[in-house]
Amino acid sequence: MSVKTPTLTQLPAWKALEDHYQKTRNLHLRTLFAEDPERGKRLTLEAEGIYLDYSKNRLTDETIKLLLSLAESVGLRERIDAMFRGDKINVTEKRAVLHTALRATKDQKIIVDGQDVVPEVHEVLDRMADFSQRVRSGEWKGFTGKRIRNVVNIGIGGSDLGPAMAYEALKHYSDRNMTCRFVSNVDGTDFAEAVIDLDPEDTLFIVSSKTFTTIETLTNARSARDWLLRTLKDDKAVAKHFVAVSTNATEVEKFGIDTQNMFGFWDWVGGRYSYDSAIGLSLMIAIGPENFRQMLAGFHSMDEHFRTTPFERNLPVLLALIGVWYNNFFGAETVAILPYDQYLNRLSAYLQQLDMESNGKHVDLNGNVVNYQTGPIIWGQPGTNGQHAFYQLIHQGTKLIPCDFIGFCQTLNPLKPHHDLLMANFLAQTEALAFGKTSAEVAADGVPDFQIPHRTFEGNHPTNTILASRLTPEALGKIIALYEHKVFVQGTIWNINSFDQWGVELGKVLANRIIPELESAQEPKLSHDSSTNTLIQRYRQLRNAE
Ligand code: G6Q
Repeated sequence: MSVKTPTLTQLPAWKALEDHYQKTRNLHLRTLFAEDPERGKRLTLEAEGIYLDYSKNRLTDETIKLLLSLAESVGLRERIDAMFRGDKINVTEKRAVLHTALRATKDQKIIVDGQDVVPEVHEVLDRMADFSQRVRSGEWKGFTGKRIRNVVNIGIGGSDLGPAMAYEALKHYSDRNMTCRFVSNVDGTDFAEAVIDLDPEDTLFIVSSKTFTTIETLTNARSARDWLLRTLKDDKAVAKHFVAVSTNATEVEKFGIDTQNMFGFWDWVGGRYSYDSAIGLSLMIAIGPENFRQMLAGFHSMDEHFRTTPFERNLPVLLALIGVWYNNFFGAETVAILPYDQYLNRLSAYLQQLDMESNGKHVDLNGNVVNYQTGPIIWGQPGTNGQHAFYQLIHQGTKLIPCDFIGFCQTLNPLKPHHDLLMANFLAQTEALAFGKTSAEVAADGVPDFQIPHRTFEGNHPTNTILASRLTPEALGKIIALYEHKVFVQGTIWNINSFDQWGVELGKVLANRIIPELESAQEPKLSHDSSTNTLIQRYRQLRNAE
Protein backbone atom coordinates (compact mmCIF):
# COMPACT_ATOMS: atom_id res chain seq x y z
CA MET A 1 0.00 0.00 0.00
CA SER A 2 1.54 3.25 -0.99
CA VAL A 3 1.26 5.99 1.61
CA LYS A 4 0.24 9.17 -0.15
CA THR A 5 2.31 12.18 0.80
CA PRO A 6 1.46 14.98 0.47
CA THR A 7 -2.23 14.57 1.28
CA LEU A 8 -4.83 14.82 -1.41
CA THR A 9 -5.63 18.50 -1.15
CA GLN A 10 -1.96 19.45 -1.37
CA LEU A 11 -1.37 17.61 -4.63
CA PRO A 12 -0.64 19.91 -7.57
CA ALA A 13 -3.36 18.10 -9.53
CA TRP A 14 -5.89 18.94 -6.81
CA LYS A 15 -4.80 22.57 -6.64
CA ALA A 16 -5.07 22.82 -10.42
CA LEU A 17 -8.64 21.53 -10.17
CA GLU A 18 -9.45 24.10 -7.49
CA ASP A 19 -8.21 26.91 -9.73
CA HIS A 20 -10.04 25.47 -12.68
CA TYR A 21 -13.23 25.24 -10.64
CA GLN A 22 -13.05 28.93 -9.78
CA LYS A 23 -12.72 29.75 -13.47
CA THR A 24 -15.44 27.46 -14.76
CA ARG A 25 -18.01 27.14 -11.97
CA ASN A 26 -20.47 29.51 -13.59
CA LEU A 27 -20.25 28.06 -17.08
CA HIS A 28 -23.69 27.07 -18.29
CA LEU A 29 -24.41 23.93 -20.26
CA ARG A 30 -26.30 26.12 -22.72
CA THR A 31 -23.04 27.92 -23.49
CA LEU A 32 -20.95 24.77 -23.61
CA PHE A 33 -23.32 23.17 -26.11
CA ALA A 34 -23.67 26.35 -28.17
CA GLU A 35 -19.91 26.69 -28.45
CA ASP A 36 -19.37 23.11 -29.54
CA PRO A 37 -22.10 21.65 -31.76
CA GLU A 38 -20.37 18.26 -31.60
CA ARG A 39 -20.29 18.12 -27.80
CA GLY A 40 -23.13 15.60 -27.52
CA LYS A 41 -21.25 13.25 -29.82
CA ARG A 42 -17.78 13.95 -28.58
CA LEU A 43 -18.22 13.61 -24.83
CA THR A 44 -19.43 10.06 -25.04
CA LEU A 45 -17.88 6.68 -24.58
CA GLU A 46 -18.96 3.22 -25.62
CA ALA A 47 -17.52 0.05 -24.18
CA GLU A 48 -18.81 -3.46 -23.63
CA GLY A 49 -22.19 -2.48 -25.05
CA ILE A 50 -22.66 0.35 -22.55
CA TYR A 51 -22.94 3.85 -23.96
CA LEU A 52 -22.13 6.73 -21.65
CA ASP A 53 -23.04 10.27 -22.62
CA TYR A 54 -21.30 12.61 -20.19
CA SER A 55 -21.72 15.72 -22.30
CA LYS A 56 -24.48 17.13 -20.07
CA ASN A 57 -21.98 17.69 -17.27
CA ARG A 58 -20.55 21.01 -16.16
CA LEU A 59 -17.10 20.34 -17.45
CA THR A 60 -14.76 21.10 -20.32
CA ASP A 61 -12.01 19.10 -22.01
CA GLU A 62 -9.64 20.79 -19.61
CA THR A 63 -11.65 19.52 -16.61
CA ILE A 64 -11.32 15.95 -17.85
CA LYS A 65 -7.62 16.42 -18.44
CA LEU A 66 -7.11 17.71 -14.90
CA LEU A 67 -9.23 14.97 -13.37
CA LEU A 68 -7.25 12.35 -15.29
CA SER A 69 -4.06 13.81 -13.99
CA LEU A 70 -5.49 13.58 -10.45
CA ALA A 71 -6.16 9.88 -11.07
CA GLU A 72 -2.55 9.42 -12.18
CA SER A 73 -1.14 11.29 -9.25
CA VAL A 74 -2.98 9.23 -6.62
CA GLY A 75 -1.51 6.05 -8.12
CA LEU A 76 -4.79 4.68 -9.46
CA ARG A 77 -3.12 2.33 -11.93
CA GLU A 78 -1.07 0.76 -9.18
CA ARG A 79 -4.13 0.34 -6.94
CA ILE A 80 -6.16 -1.32 -9.69
CA ASP A 81 -3.35 -3.79 -10.29
CA ALA A 82 -3.05 -4.43 -6.56
CA MET A 83 -6.75 -5.21 -6.23
CA PHE A 84 -6.88 -7.57 -9.21
CA ARG A 85 -3.66 -9.27 -8.10
CA GLY A 86 -5.13 -10.11 -4.69
CA ASP A 87 -2.97 -7.82 -2.54
CA LYS A 88 -4.46 -7.28 0.90
CA ILE A 89 -5.73 -3.80 0.12
CA ASN A 90 -8.44 -4.04 2.79
CA VAL A 91 -5.80 -3.03 5.31
CA THR A 92 -7.95 -2.69 8.41
CA GLU A 93 -9.15 -6.27 8.08
CA LYS A 94 -5.96 -7.52 6.41
CA ARG A 95 -7.89 -9.03 3.54
CA ALA A 96 -7.60 -9.24 -0.21
CA VAL A 97 -10.47 -7.71 -2.18
CA LEU A 98 -11.29 -10.14 -4.92
CA HIS A 99 -14.89 -9.95 -5.99
CA THR A 100 -13.37 -9.89 -9.48
CA ALA A 101 -12.22 -13.49 -8.89
CA LEU A 102 -15.87 -14.53 -8.55
CA ARG A 103 -16.27 -13.94 -12.26
CA ALA A 104 -12.80 -15.00 -13.38
CA THR A 105 -12.65 -17.43 -16.26
CA LYS A 106 -11.41 -20.96 -15.61
CA ASP A 107 -8.06 -20.32 -17.27
CA GLN A 108 -7.18 -17.40 -14.96
CA LYS A 109 -4.92 -17.80 -11.94
CA ILE A 110 -5.40 -15.58 -8.90
CA ILE A 111 -3.21 -16.36 -5.94
CA VAL A 112 -4.25 -15.58 -2.37
CA ASP A 113 -1.94 -16.76 0.42
CA GLY A 114 -0.10 -19.00 -1.99
CA GLN A 115 -3.22 -20.64 -3.37
CA ASP A 116 -5.00 -20.22 -6.68
CA VAL A 117 -8.60 -19.33 -5.79
CA VAL A 118 -10.10 -19.69 -9.27
CA PRO A 119 -10.64 -23.49 -9.12
CA GLU A 120 -12.52 -23.11 -5.80
CA VAL A 121 -14.70 -20.39 -7.25
CA HIS A 122 -15.67 -22.64 -10.14
CA GLU A 123 -16.19 -25.62 -7.90
CA VAL A 124 -18.73 -23.68 -5.83
CA LEU A 125 -20.39 -22.35 -8.99
CA ASP A 126 -20.70 -25.89 -10.32
CA ARG A 127 -22.23 -27.10 -7.05
CA MET A 128 -24.64 -24.19 -7.08
CA ALA A 129 -25.57 -24.99 -10.68
CA ASP A 130 -26.12 -28.63 -9.86
CA PHE A 131 -28.28 -27.79 -6.85
CA SER A 132 -30.24 -25.15 -8.76
CA GLN A 133 -30.98 -27.59 -11.55
CA ARG A 134 -32.18 -30.19 -9.09
CA VAL A 135 -34.54 -27.71 -7.47
CA ARG A 136 -35.74 -26.29 -10.78
CA SER A 137 -36.34 -29.71 -12.31
CA GLY A 138 -38.20 -31.05 -9.28
CA GLU A 139 -35.56 -33.68 -8.59
CA TRP A 140 -34.84 -32.10 -5.18
CA LYS A 141 -37.95 -32.75 -3.17
CA GLY A 142 -39.28 -31.48 0.11
CA PHE A 143 -39.60 -33.77 3.13
CA THR A 144 -43.05 -35.01 2.13
CA GLY A 145 -42.01 -35.63 -1.47
CA LYS A 146 -43.41 -32.44 -3.00
CA ARG A 147 -41.31 -30.48 -5.44
CA ILE A 148 -40.05 -27.07 -4.30
CA ARG A 149 -42.13 -24.15 -5.53
CA ASN A 150 -41.01 -21.37 -3.23
CA VAL A 151 -37.54 -20.16 -2.39
CA VAL A 152 -37.09 -17.78 0.52
CA ASN A 153 -33.70 -16.14 0.99
CA ILE A 154 -33.03 -15.12 4.56
CA GLY A 155 -30.19 -12.63 4.86
CA ILE A 156 -29.58 -8.94 5.44
CA GLY A 157 -27.41 -6.15 4.02
CA GLY A 158 -24.94 -7.60 1.57
CA SER A 159 -26.58 -11.01 1.95
CA ASP A 160 -29.94 -9.65 0.84
CA LEU A 161 -29.78 -6.49 -1.25
CA GLY A 162 -27.76 -8.00 -4.11
CA PRO A 163 -29.86 -11.10 -4.78
CA ALA A 164 -33.07 -9.17 -4.10
CA MET A 165 -32.11 -6.42 -6.54
CA ALA A 166 -30.89 -8.86 -9.20
CA TYR A 167 -33.94 -11.11 -8.85
CA GLU A 168 -36.17 -8.12 -9.56
CA ALA A 169 -33.88 -6.95 -12.35
CA LEU A 170 -33.88 -10.35 -14.05
CA LYS A 171 -37.41 -11.45 -13.25
CA HIS A 172 -38.12 -11.64 -16.95
CA TYR A 173 -35.69 -14.59 -17.13
CA SER A 174 -37.03 -16.36 -14.05
CA ASP A 175 -39.06 -19.54 -13.81
CA ARG A 176 -42.58 -18.23 -13.26
CA ASN A 177 -43.70 -21.52 -11.74
CA MET A 178 -41.65 -20.69 -8.70
CA THR A 179 -41.82 -17.81 -6.28
CA CYS A 180 -38.75 -16.24 -4.79
CA ARG A 181 -38.90 -14.02 -1.71
CA PHE A 182 -36.42 -12.19 0.46
CA VAL A 183 -36.65 -11.79 4.22
CA SER A 184 -34.19 -9.43 5.87
CA ASN A 185 -35.70 -7.28 8.60
CA VAL A 186 -35.74 -8.55 12.18
CA ASP A 187 -39.22 -7.05 12.35
CA GLY A 188 -41.36 -10.22 12.47
CA THR A 189 -43.66 -8.64 9.90
CA ASP A 190 -41.10 -9.29 7.21
CA PHE A 191 -41.05 -13.02 7.82
CA ALA A 192 -44.76 -13.30 8.57
CA GLU A 193 -45.76 -11.57 5.33
CA ALA A 194 -43.20 -13.48 3.25
CA VAL A 195 -44.63 -16.89 4.19
CA ILE A 196 -48.27 -15.94 4.71
CA ASP A 197 -49.45 -17.75 1.59
CA LEU A 198 -46.74 -20.41 1.38
CA ASP A 199 -46.93 -24.10 2.09
CA PRO A 200 -44.01 -25.43 4.19
CA GLU A 201 -44.05 -28.66 2.19
CA ASP A 202 -42.88 -26.95 -0.98
CA THR A 203 -40.77 -24.15 0.49
CA LEU A 204 -36.98 -24.00 0.57
CA PHE A 205 -35.13 -21.56 2.84
CA ILE A 206 -31.69 -20.33 1.92
CA VAL A 207 -30.02 -18.87 4.98
CA SER A 208 -27.42 -16.47 3.61
CA SER A 209 -24.93 -15.07 6.04
CA LYS A 210 -21.21 -14.68 5.58
CA THR A 211 -20.59 -14.82 9.34
CA PHE A 212 -23.67 -16.83 10.33
CA THR A 213 -23.80 -14.77 13.51
CA THR A 214 -25.98 -11.88 12.34
CA ILE A 215 -28.85 -11.60 14.79
CA GLU A 216 -31.50 -10.57 12.26
CA THR A 217 -30.73 -13.47 9.97
CA LEU A 218 -30.48 -16.07 12.71
CA THR A 219 -33.72 -14.87 14.32
CA ASN A 220 -35.53 -15.10 10.99
CA ALA A 221 -33.96 -18.49 10.29
CA ARG A 222 -35.15 -19.82 13.67
CA SER A 223 -38.64 -18.53 13.02
CA ALA A 224 -38.53 -20.21 9.63
CA ARG A 225 -37.51 -23.50 11.21
CA ASP A 226 -40.34 -23.23 13.76
CA TRP A 227 -42.80 -22.39 11.01
CA LEU A 228 -41.68 -25.42 9.00
CA LEU A 229 -41.70 -27.83 11.93
CA ARG A 230 -45.13 -26.71 13.10
CA THR A 231 -46.45 -28.42 9.98
CA LEU A 232 -43.89 -31.09 9.21
CA LYS A 233 -43.31 -32.09 12.84
CA ASP A 234 -40.01 -33.87 12.28
CA ASP A 235 -36.51 -32.39 12.74
CA LYS A 236 -35.32 -34.42 9.77
CA ALA A 237 -37.37 -32.12 7.54
CA VAL A 238 -34.84 -29.33 8.11
CA ALA A 239 -32.29 -31.00 5.85
CA LYS A 240 -34.72 -30.96 2.93
CA HIS A 241 -35.94 -27.41 3.43
CA PHE A 242 -32.87 -25.49 4.56
CA VAL A 243 -29.57 -24.78 2.87
CA ALA A 244 -26.95 -22.29 3.95
CA VAL A 245 -24.60 -19.88 2.23
CA SER A 246 -21.78 -18.92 4.54
CA THR A 247 -18.08 -18.88 5.30
CA ASN A 248 -18.74 -20.32 8.78
CA ALA A 249 -19.31 -24.09 8.70
CA THR A 250 -19.22 -24.43 12.49
CA GLU A 251 -22.15 -22.08 13.04
CA VAL A 252 -24.08 -23.56 10.11
CA GLU A 253 -23.78 -26.98 11.68
CA LYS A 254 -24.79 -25.62 15.09
CA PHE A 255 -27.94 -24.25 13.54
CA GLY A 256 -28.78 -27.74 12.31
CA ILE A 257 -28.16 -27.35 8.60
CA ASP A 258 -26.27 -30.24 7.02
CA THR A 259 -22.91 -28.82 5.82
CA GLN A 260 -23.39 -30.98 2.72
CA ASN A 261 -26.03 -28.40 1.90
CA MET A 262 -23.80 -25.44 2.54
CA PHE A 263 -22.33 -23.28 -0.18
CA GLY A 264 -19.18 -21.49 0.78
CA PHE A 265 -17.40 -18.31 -0.11
CA TRP A 266 -14.35 -16.53 1.17
CA ASP A 267 -13.23 -13.71 3.43
CA TRP A 268 -11.93 -11.83 0.39
CA VAL A 269 -15.51 -11.25 -0.78
CA GLY A 270 -17.11 -8.27 0.97
CA GLY A 271 -20.83 -8.57 1.76
CA ARG A 272 -21.86 -5.78 -0.59
CA TYR A 273 -19.70 -7.27 -3.34
CA SER A 274 -21.00 -10.81 -2.88
CA TYR A 275 -24.11 -11.41 -4.91
CA ASP A 276 -22.19 -13.10 -7.71
CA SER A 277 -20.83 -15.59 -5.16
CA ALA A 278 -22.98 -18.30 -3.56
CA ILE A 279 -24.96 -15.43 -1.97
CA GLY A 280 -26.67 -15.37 -5.39
CA LEU A 281 -28.00 -18.93 -4.98
CA SER A 282 -31.64 -17.81 -4.77
CA LEU A 283 -31.11 -15.80 -7.94
CA MET A 284 -29.51 -18.76 -9.69
CA ILE A 285 -32.45 -20.98 -8.79
CA ALA A 286 -34.82 -18.33 -10.12
CA ILE A 287 -33.10 -17.58 -13.44
CA GLY A 288 -31.15 -20.81 -13.98
CA PRO A 289 -27.40 -21.43 -14.06
CA GLU A 290 -26.97 -20.42 -17.69
CA ASN A 291 -28.41 -16.96 -17.16
CA PHE A 292 -26.36 -16.62 -13.97
CA ARG A 293 -23.21 -17.44 -15.93
CA GLN A 294 -24.17 -14.88 -18.56
CA MET A 295 -24.42 -12.34 -15.79
CA LEU A 296 -20.96 -13.30 -14.53
CA ALA A 297 -19.63 -12.94 -18.07
CA GLY A 298 -21.03 -9.41 -18.08
CA PHE A 299 -19.26 -8.62 -14.81
CA HIS A 300 -16.06 -10.09 -16.18
CA SER A 301 -16.12 -8.09 -19.38
CA MET A 302 -16.49 -4.86 -17.38
CA ASP A 303 -13.68 -6.01 -15.07
CA GLU A 304 -11.41 -6.47 -18.07
CA HIS A 305 -12.43 -3.15 -19.55
CA PHE A 306 -11.65 -1.45 -16.23
CA ARG A 307 -8.36 -3.27 -15.75
CA THR A 308 -6.95 -2.74 -19.20
CA THR A 309 -8.39 0.43 -20.74
CA PRO A 310 -6.56 3.74 -20.59
CA PHE A 311 -8.23 6.04 -18.10
CA GLU A 312 -9.55 8.52 -20.67
CA ARG A 313 -11.65 5.75 -22.25
CA ASN A 314 -12.38 3.84 -19.09
CA LEU A 315 -16.07 3.90 -18.10
CA PRO A 316 -15.76 3.38 -14.32
CA VAL A 317 -12.82 5.80 -14.12
CA LEU A 318 -14.65 8.56 -15.99
CA LEU A 319 -17.85 8.14 -13.99
CA ALA A 320 -15.83 8.23 -10.79
CA LEU A 321 -13.89 11.34 -11.77
CA ILE A 322 -17.02 13.19 -12.78
CA GLY A 323 -18.47 12.28 -9.38
CA VAL A 324 -15.37 13.62 -7.62
CA TRP A 325 -15.69 16.87 -9.58
CA TYR A 326 -19.15 17.53 -8.14
CA ASN A 327 -18.54 16.03 -4.71
CA ASN A 328 -15.30 17.81 -3.93
CA PHE A 329 -15.35 20.98 -5.98
CA PHE A 330 -19.01 21.90 -6.41
CA GLY A 331 -19.86 20.60 -2.92
CA ALA A 332 -22.70 18.37 -4.17
CA GLU A 333 -23.77 16.11 -1.33
CA THR A 334 -25.89 13.54 -3.09
CA VAL A 335 -26.16 11.58 -6.32
CA ALA A 336 -29.51 10.38 -7.68
CA ILE A 337 -29.70 7.04 -9.48
CA LEU A 338 -32.63 7.12 -11.87
CA PRO A 339 -33.16 3.91 -13.85
CA TYR A 340 -35.85 4.11 -16.51
CA ASP A 341 -36.72 0.46 -16.20
CA GLN A 342 -39.22 -0.96 -13.74
CA TYR A 343 -37.14 -4.12 -13.35
CA LEU A 344 -34.40 -1.98 -11.81
CA ASN A 345 -36.64 -0.78 -9.00
CA ARG A 346 -34.20 -1.99 -6.33
CA LEU A 347 -31.08 -0.71 -8.07
CA SER A 348 -30.75 2.53 -6.17
CA ALA A 349 -31.20 0.75 -2.81
CA TYR A 350 -28.48 -1.68 -3.86
CA LEU A 351 -26.11 1.05 -5.03
CA GLN A 352 -26.85 2.99 -1.87
CA GLN A 353 -25.26 0.24 0.17
CA LEU A 354 -22.47 -0.39 -2.31
CA ASP A 355 -21.41 3.23 -2.37
CA MET A 356 -22.30 4.54 1.09
CA GLU A 357 -20.96 1.57 3.02
CA SER A 358 -17.80 1.56 0.94
CA ASN A 359 -16.98 5.23 0.89
CA GLY A 360 -18.73 6.53 3.99
CA LYS A 361 -15.38 6.94 5.78
CA HIS A 362 -13.81 9.94 7.47
CA VAL A 363 -10.28 8.71 8.02
CA ASP A 364 -7.77 7.88 5.32
CA LEU A 365 -5.75 4.70 4.93
CA ASN A 366 -3.21 6.01 7.40
CA GLY A 367 -5.85 6.66 10.04
CA ASN A 368 -5.81 10.45 9.60
CA VAL A 369 -9.05 12.41 9.59
CA VAL A 370 -9.59 13.71 6.07
CA ASN A 371 -10.02 17.39 5.29
CA TYR A 372 -12.14 16.82 2.20
CA GLN A 373 -15.49 15.24 1.42
CA THR A 374 -15.68 11.49 0.80
CA GLY A 375 -18.64 9.36 -0.33
CA PRO A 376 -21.87 11.04 -1.42
CA ILE A 377 -25.39 10.16 -0.34
CA ILE A 378 -26.93 7.84 -2.93
CA TRP A 379 -30.64 7.70 -3.50
CA GLY A 380 -33.21 7.41 -6.25
CA GLN A 381 -36.15 5.59 -7.76
CA PRO A 382 -37.12 4.42 -11.20
CA GLY A 383 -38.41 6.94 -13.69
CA THR A 384 -41.03 7.93 -14.53
CA ASN A 385 -42.39 7.59 -10.97
CA GLY A 386 -39.78 9.93 -9.49
CA GLN A 387 -40.77 12.63 -11.97
CA HIS A 388 -44.12 12.92 -10.20
CA ALA A 389 -42.47 13.18 -6.84
CA PHE A 390 -39.01 14.49 -6.09
CA TYR A 391 -37.75 15.74 -9.49
CA GLN A 392 -39.23 19.13 -8.62
CA LEU A 393 -36.38 19.70 -6.19
CA ILE A 394 -33.78 18.61 -8.73
CA HIS A 395 -35.19 21.02 -11.32
CA GLN A 396 -35.99 24.04 -9.20
CA GLY A 397 -34.66 23.53 -5.67
CA THR A 398 -31.54 25.11 -4.22
CA LYS A 399 -29.35 22.01 -4.28
CA LEU A 400 -27.05 20.63 -6.91
CA ILE A 401 -27.90 16.98 -7.48
CA PRO A 402 -25.93 15.16 -10.16
CA CYS A 403 -28.02 12.33 -11.61
CA ASP A 404 -27.32 9.08 -13.42
CA PHE A 405 -30.05 8.25 -15.92
CA ILE A 406 -29.98 4.57 -16.91
CA GLY A 407 -32.09 3.26 -19.78
CA PHE A 408 -32.43 0.56 -22.44
CA CYS A 409 -33.24 0.88 -26.13
CA GLN A 410 -35.30 -2.31 -26.21
CA THR A 411 -38.00 -3.29 -23.77
CA LEU A 412 -38.60 -6.79 -22.46
CA ASN A 413 -42.34 -6.13 -22.50
CA PRO A 414 -43.18 -4.71 -25.92
CA LEU A 415 -46.54 -3.28 -25.07
CA LYS A 416 -47.12 -0.39 -27.40
CA PRO A 417 -46.77 2.58 -26.88
CA HIS A 418 -45.16 2.26 -23.44
CA HIS A 419 -41.48 2.06 -24.23
CA ASP A 420 -41.36 5.09 -26.49
CA LEU A 421 -43.24 7.07 -23.84
CA LEU A 422 -40.84 5.91 -21.17
CA MET A 423 -37.81 6.82 -23.24
CA ALA A 424 -39.28 10.15 -24.31
CA ASN A 425 -39.41 11.03 -20.63
CA PHE A 426 -35.90 9.70 -20.08
CA LEU A 427 -34.53 11.95 -22.81
CA ALA A 428 -36.71 14.96 -22.04
CA GLN A 429 -35.64 15.06 -18.41
CA THR A 430 -31.91 15.25 -19.06
CA GLU A 431 -32.55 17.86 -21.73
CA ALA A 432 -34.68 19.99 -19.40
CA LEU A 433 -32.25 19.57 -16.51
CA ALA A 434 -29.34 20.72 -18.67
CA PHE A 435 -30.90 23.57 -20.58
CA GLY A 436 -33.82 24.68 -18.45
CA LYS A 437 -36.14 27.39 -19.66
CA THR A 438 -35.19 31.05 -19.48
CA SER A 439 -37.56 33.74 -18.27
CA ALA A 440 -37.61 35.15 -21.81
CA GLU A 441 -38.76 31.77 -23.13
CA VAL A 442 -41.38 31.53 -20.40
CA ALA A 443 -42.62 35.07 -21.17
CA ALA A 444 -42.77 34.26 -24.87
CA ASP A 445 -45.22 31.46 -24.02
CA GLY A 446 -47.60 34.15 -22.76
CA VAL A 447 -47.17 33.29 -19.07
CA PRO A 448 -48.44 36.12 -16.80
CA ASP A 449 -45.65 38.21 -15.25
CA PHE A 450 -46.23 37.08 -11.65
CA GLN A 451 -45.69 33.47 -12.63
CA ILE A 452 -42.55 33.98 -14.68
CA PRO A 453 -39.99 33.49 -11.90
CA HIS A 454 -41.83 30.39 -10.71
CA ARG A 455 -41.92 28.84 -14.13
CA THR A 456 -38.35 29.65 -15.06
CA PHE A 457 -35.90 26.77 -15.03
CA GLU A 458 -32.31 27.69 -14.41
CA GLY A 459 -31.04 24.46 -16.00
CA ASN A 460 -27.37 23.58 -15.70
CA HIS A 461 -28.22 20.47 -13.69
CA PRO A 462 -25.69 17.78 -14.57
CA THR A 463 -26.58 14.27 -15.69
CA ASN A 464 -24.88 11.17 -17.01
CA THR A 465 -26.86 9.10 -19.47
CA ILE A 466 -26.09 5.39 -19.44
CA LEU A 467 -27.73 3.53 -22.29
CA ALA A 468 -27.63 -0.18 -23.18
CA SER A 469 -29.57 -2.23 -25.71
CA ARG A 470 -31.55 -4.50 -23.49
CA LEU A 471 -31.70 -5.55 -19.86
CA THR A 472 -30.08 -8.97 -20.15
CA PRO A 473 -28.25 -10.86 -17.38
CA GLU A 474 -25.03 -9.84 -19.10
CA ALA A 475 -25.99 -6.17 -19.22
CA LEU A 476 -26.89 -6.24 -15.53
CA GLY A 477 -23.48 -7.70 -14.69
CA LYS A 478 -21.79 -4.94 -16.66
CA ILE A 479 -23.77 -2.19 -14.98
CA ILE A 480 -23.11 -3.51 -11.48
CA ALA A 481 -19.39 -3.98 -12.15
CA LEU A 482 -19.30 -0.46 -13.59
CA TYR A 483 -20.56 0.93 -10.30
CA GLU A 484 -18.38 -1.36 -8.16
CA HIS A 485 -15.30 -0.06 -9.91
CA LYS A 486 -16.51 3.51 -9.87
CA VAL A 487 -16.77 3.28 -6.09
CA PHE A 488 -13.28 1.81 -5.91
CA VAL A 489 -11.78 4.58 -8.03
CA GLN A 490 -13.37 7.23 -5.84
CA GLY A 491 -12.17 5.47 -2.69
CA THR A 492 -8.68 5.43 -4.18
CA ILE A 493 -8.78 9.15 -4.88
CA TRP A 494 -10.00 9.87 -1.35
CA ASN A 495 -7.35 7.47 -0.01
CA ILE A 496 -9.85 5.58 2.12
CA ASN A 497 -10.55 1.89 2.66
CA SER A 498 -13.67 1.15 0.62
CA PHE A 499 -13.79 -2.41 1.90
CA ASP A 500 -14.32 -2.31 5.64
CA GLN A 501 -17.54 -1.32 7.49
CA TRP A 502 -16.89 -0.64 11.13
CA GLY A 503 -20.07 1.39 11.39
CA VAL A 504 -22.08 -1.71 10.44
CA GLU A 505 -20.10 -3.86 12.87
CA LEU A 506 -20.98 -1.37 15.62
CA GLY A 507 -24.67 -1.72 14.81
CA LYS A 508 -24.35 -5.48 15.26
CA VAL A 509 -23.35 -5.08 18.95
CA LEU A 510 -25.23 -1.93 20.00
CA ALA A 511 -28.60 -3.56 20.60
CA ASN A 512 -27.09 -6.39 22.65
CA ARG A 513 -27.01 -4.33 25.81
CA ILE A 514 -30.65 -3.32 25.52
CA ILE A 515 -32.11 -6.71 24.49
CA PRO A 516 -32.00 -8.18 28.06
CA GLU A 517 -33.38 -4.93 29.44
CA LEU A 518 -36.43 -5.36 27.24
CA GLU A 519 -36.73 -9.09 27.75
CA SER A 520 -36.29 -9.36 31.53
CA ALA A 521 -39.39 -10.02 33.62
CA GLN A 522 -37.96 -7.94 36.48
CA GLU A 523 -37.83 -4.18 36.12
CA PRO A 524 -34.20 -3.72 34.91
CA LYS A 525 -31.70 -1.36 36.48
CA LEU A 526 -31.07 1.13 33.70
CA SER A 527 -27.92 3.15 33.32
CA HIS A 528 -28.29 4.79 29.94
CA ASP A 529 -28.84 8.50 29.39
CA SER A 530 -32.16 9.90 30.62
CA SER A 531 -33.74 9.82 27.17
CA THR A 532 -32.92 6.15 26.51
CA ASN A 533 -33.92 5.14 30.05
CA THR A 534 -37.31 6.85 29.74
CA LEU A 535 -37.97 5.35 26.32
CA ILE A 536 -37.14 1.84 27.58
CA GLN A 537 -39.49 2.29 30.53
CA ARG A 538 -42.26 3.61 28.31
CA TYR A 539 -41.87 0.74 25.87
CA ARG A 540 -41.98 -1.82 28.70
CA GLN A 541 -45.14 -0.23 30.12
CA LEU A 542 -47.00 0.08 26.85
CA ARG A 543 -46.06 -3.04 24.91
CA ASN A 544 -48.59 -5.22 26.69
CA ALA A 545 -51.22 -2.57 27.22
CA GLU A 546 -54.75 -3.38 26.05
C1 G6Q B 1 -21.71 -5.62 3.68
C2 G6Q B 1 -21.84 -5.52 5.10
C3 G6Q B 1 -23.17 -5.96 5.68
C4 G6Q B 1 -23.34 -7.47 5.75
C5 G6Q B 1 -24.55 -7.78 6.61
C6 G6Q B 1 -24.84 -9.26 6.72
O1 G6Q B 1 -20.73 -5.33 3.05
O2 G6Q B 1 -20.79 -6.12 5.73
O3 G6Q B 1 -24.25 -5.41 4.97
O4 G6Q B 1 -23.47 -8.02 4.49
O5 G6Q B 1 -24.39 -7.22 7.87
O6 G6Q B 1 -23.75 -9.95 7.24
P1 G6Q B 1 -23.69 -11.52 7.20
O7 G6Q B 1 -23.67 -11.95 5.78
O8 G6Q B 1 -22.45 -11.91 7.93
O9 G6Q B 1 -24.93 -12.02 7.89
